Amino acid sequence: MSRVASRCLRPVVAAAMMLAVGSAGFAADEAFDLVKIPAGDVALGDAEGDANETPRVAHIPAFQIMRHEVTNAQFAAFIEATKHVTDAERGHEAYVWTDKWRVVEGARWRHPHGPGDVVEGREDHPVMQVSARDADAFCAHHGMRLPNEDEWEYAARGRDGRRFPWGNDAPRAGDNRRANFGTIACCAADASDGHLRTAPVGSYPGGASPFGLQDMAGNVWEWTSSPFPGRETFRVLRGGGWGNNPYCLRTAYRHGNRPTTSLDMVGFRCAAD
Ligand SMILES: [Ca+2]
Repeated sequence: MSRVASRCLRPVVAAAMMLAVGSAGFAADEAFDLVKIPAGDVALGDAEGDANETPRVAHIPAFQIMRHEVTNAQFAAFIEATKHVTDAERGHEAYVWTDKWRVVEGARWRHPHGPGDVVEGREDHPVMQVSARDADAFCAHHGMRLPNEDEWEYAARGRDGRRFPWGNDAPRAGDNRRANFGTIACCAADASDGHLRTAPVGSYPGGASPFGLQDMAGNVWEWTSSPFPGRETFRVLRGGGWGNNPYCLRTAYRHGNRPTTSLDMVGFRCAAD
């Protein structure tokens, strides 16, 4: 897993869509709920976070980003249209979280928690076991791209420097209104928020970002297009997942993984200019 400093994913080394998929002249915003984010000078980082979260102000041009994480149904339609083979299906590392991260043979997007697990019945949950390269391919197929990490953080927190999408207060144990996350202590799945692992996207409207984006804290981590600072071959992930504690759900927190690595706590959403 990532040897990148992290308290969050550290154990890792070191039907809506179908209507327009693949059709010519497809316009992304006809099928995806894209939210327009205006240009702004934005407070990023967190003085109380990790050393790599030094507060700064960045000018971010206007862009668009999906309101929700990409779902299993959306990813299934992409696979159907393109016959894309994911990195996990090609044999790159696919990790499953139990009491620690384990490489599991047969874990892949249709079987995210291992070969005995199936996504049928979870069509509206976020897709997992997708690498950054798989995410890039999905977004490109739809005329979009992954957000860079500054865009992602701005979309998550707005301009006022809040620590979480809804404000500065960390989510509480048993909080079923703001985010799908883990235990307050590190790194265990927790069902007191209503879902042991993933939840249908948009299940926590009380946790919406200032722009109305859902699940920017928790549910699944989200790939960005940005290289990890100081470790350029790694890609930044943001937002924390179903097994993380509130520290890792902060909008400024970043993790890094190899772009070929897949986990059952990592998904993505796409952006566009
Ligand atoms: Ca998320």
